[in-house]
Amino acid sequence: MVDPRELKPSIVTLERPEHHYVLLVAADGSMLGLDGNGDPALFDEADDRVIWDRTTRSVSHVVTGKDLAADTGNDTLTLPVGSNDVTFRIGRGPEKLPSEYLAHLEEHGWVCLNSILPPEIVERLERVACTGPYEHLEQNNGMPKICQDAAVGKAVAEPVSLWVLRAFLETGDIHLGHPPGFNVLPPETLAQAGRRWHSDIPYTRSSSPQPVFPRKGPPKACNRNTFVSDFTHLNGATMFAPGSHLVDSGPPDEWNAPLQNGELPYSGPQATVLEAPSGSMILYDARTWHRAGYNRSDHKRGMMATNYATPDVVPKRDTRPACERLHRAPAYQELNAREKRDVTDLLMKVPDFVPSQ
Ligand SMILES: O=C(O)CCC(=O)C(=O)O
Repeated sequence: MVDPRELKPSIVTLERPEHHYVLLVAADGSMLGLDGNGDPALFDEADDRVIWDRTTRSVSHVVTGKDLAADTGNDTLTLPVGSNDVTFRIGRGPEKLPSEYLAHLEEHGWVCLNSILPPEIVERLERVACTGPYEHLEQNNGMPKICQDAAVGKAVAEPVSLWVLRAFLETGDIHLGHPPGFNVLPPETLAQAGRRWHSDIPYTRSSSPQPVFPRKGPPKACNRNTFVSDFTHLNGATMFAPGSHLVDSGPPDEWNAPLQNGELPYSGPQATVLEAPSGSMILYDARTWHRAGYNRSDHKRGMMATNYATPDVVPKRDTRPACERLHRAPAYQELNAREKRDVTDLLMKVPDFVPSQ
């Protein structure tokens, strides 16, 4: 049984932001930004150059303050880029600048991109995860999740988090450590995946031939947990030991010892629970000690787990078969050209995978 007196972690609560910047997204997925001369140009990377604020009669470039007059009353607008007029969808942007997220991740080992995904994508992720309004349904485990709904690929390729991940890992050439999966935590059960305090690949043994990397040195992988449900202490939000990415060892055995007696692993003040709304993404150095919480609510908690790694890290599970199936699935056709490229690179550009015997 869960002893409520044991549940005294530190809690960090992020409310849903009242304001988001916007991204101006062309049909091929490229984004409008300003180049070094201050001229409008198209970019595939969502760094600070592509972040805009929407006013009633213009879009304002956040970093430079330059305004482009436009009718912003609809969901699309047309602006000149070079000698062409280009039509853009006004899409959900981040609450903060990408460089601010990167600075936080570099300083603390984690960062939360609060509510970065729009509600319509979250709703489709709930359908795949069978949470929220779909929690009476059972997940389809017969097909990779990324083939089941284009929302999974769109979330995997969310451009602001991808820019932060690439900058943090100091390479544009990152790939996924396993096909995207959903960690769904039903009420009053210990999590199937991640119930123990652990670090993730490549800092822990896995079924792949990848040797465990030494923890010292630049980061080799960064996890990205996408909250499909609102994450609260009550419903089993992931627990972290902030700063543990800098410690030269995995979590102490004592932190997991209670599990042997059917009790929860360590849940005291050195553990931090991050509460944030659905659609948020938390990025954390894969060395960080973490574990799933315990769901004491009446509803399933849903999260999409992804691990992004540098080119020298062999994935835990081969991601290429899922990508080959995605290319034949209707969901692929719903991705724009930039998303298709990013998802394909993330799943296919992996070091050779030799399954363990
Ligand atoms: O489901 C959870 O909260 C645990 C997450 C986890 O352990 C992981 O993503 O590696």
